[in-house]
Amino acid sequence: MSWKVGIVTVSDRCANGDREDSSGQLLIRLCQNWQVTEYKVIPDEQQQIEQTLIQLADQAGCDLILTTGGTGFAVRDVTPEATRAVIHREAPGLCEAMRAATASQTKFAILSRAVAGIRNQTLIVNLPGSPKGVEECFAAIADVLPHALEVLT
Ligand code: MTE
Ligand code: CU1
Repeated sequence: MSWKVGIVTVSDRCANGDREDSSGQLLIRLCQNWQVTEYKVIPDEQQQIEQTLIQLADQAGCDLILTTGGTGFAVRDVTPEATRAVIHREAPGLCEAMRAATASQTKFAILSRAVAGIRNQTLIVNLPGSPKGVEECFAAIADVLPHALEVLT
């Protein structure tokens, strides 16, 4: 099944052009076996994150939305709050697995406040902002994503 995937990079610096979005580009490559139909780069603004997630889920019909960035402890890190505001059901196991599976690779894994959950038939998963975090965390859940999406649709 070719799932429709939306990638959302949440980063002030990427959004205003100060930094290249290597994490978003990496996610696009990691999802190349599916169909990446949406790709957005937006600042760390809760309302804008919520609106983007809703648009990708409800209008664009993404089966899966992966976000990168904004999951840490900085005051402007609000991706988890925005995600929690738009999901209907939480799916904590995915982020528990990301933190557990990658804690041996970096002690900082537990500093990601990432959440995952379901809005209607769309699965939304937060990943950390660094390319290394994206790579490690994606690897921790990649195997179960097809079955998760299958059950959801
Ligand atoms: N998780 C993994 N697997 N690998 C990483 O390199 N970086 C951590 C953490 N999770 C990291 C990780 C760091 S240093 C921070 S500050 C938090 O994710 C939050 O990152 P973010 O604010 O860019 O989302
Ligand atoms: Cu950090």
